Amino acid sequence: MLINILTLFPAMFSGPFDDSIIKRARLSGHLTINLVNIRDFSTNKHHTVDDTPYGGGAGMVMGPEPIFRAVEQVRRQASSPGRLIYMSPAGRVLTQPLVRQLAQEEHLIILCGHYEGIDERVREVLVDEEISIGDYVLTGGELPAMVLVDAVARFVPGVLGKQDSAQEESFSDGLLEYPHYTRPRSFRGLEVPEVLLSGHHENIRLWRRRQSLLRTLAARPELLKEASLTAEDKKILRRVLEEIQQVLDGT
Ligand code: 4HQ
Repeated sequence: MLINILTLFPAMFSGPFDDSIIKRARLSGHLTINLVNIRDFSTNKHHTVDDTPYGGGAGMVMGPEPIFRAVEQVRRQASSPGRLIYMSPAGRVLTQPLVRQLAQEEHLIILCGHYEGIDERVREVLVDEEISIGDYVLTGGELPAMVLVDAVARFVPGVLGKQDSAQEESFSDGLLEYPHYTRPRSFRGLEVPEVLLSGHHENIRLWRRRQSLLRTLAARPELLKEASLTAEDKKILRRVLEEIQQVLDGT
């Protein structure tokens, strides 16, 4: 997958994209991330990229020319035009289904705005989709772009080992993860649940599923309503309900 990131602050991406799984994905060629400095496409004497807003008001607006030129160059250099995403609190909120959908694209162009944002003509002509990472205001689209790339990369074939393929986990089936433990078995008096030491794979699977269901019910009940529950899940939940009923009955 090819991801071109258009930004005024390419150095911001150094840490997150140069370590761990994203680093490995880049080195192996599963993921190509190009950081494109919008300032390099300014044609004026001092290479400025922002200007005061027409109509007055606070702050600065990123002008259209360097952004258009940067997008045109990126598109000339790629074999496909790419889907252009603008990071903005006005966009569709990023969710796992949207992440999955974006991972199907062969080429993404992510535009990061700074200051008050971009000239409206960029949005009109170039932007295919606006995406928000949540309902709060940041100083720029760079951190949101990093979040989007990290989430999307997990669905690019080859990026994760098949051990932890993105398909079979928590948010993918709409439930929260079950609790994880590793050695030691006893840590400062805190014990690993017995079932996990039993070697009884079916009991372990059922315990984990129950934990996922209970955690989701307790922490994010709205997710449980949307989750696609299996007949087994409903059986587990009915058992939980019986256990609660017994507590209430004092039995
Ligand atoms: N901004 N999700 C303002 C965001 C944001 C978000 C990005 C702040 C764009 C100009 N982007 N700039 N939340 O707060 O994506």
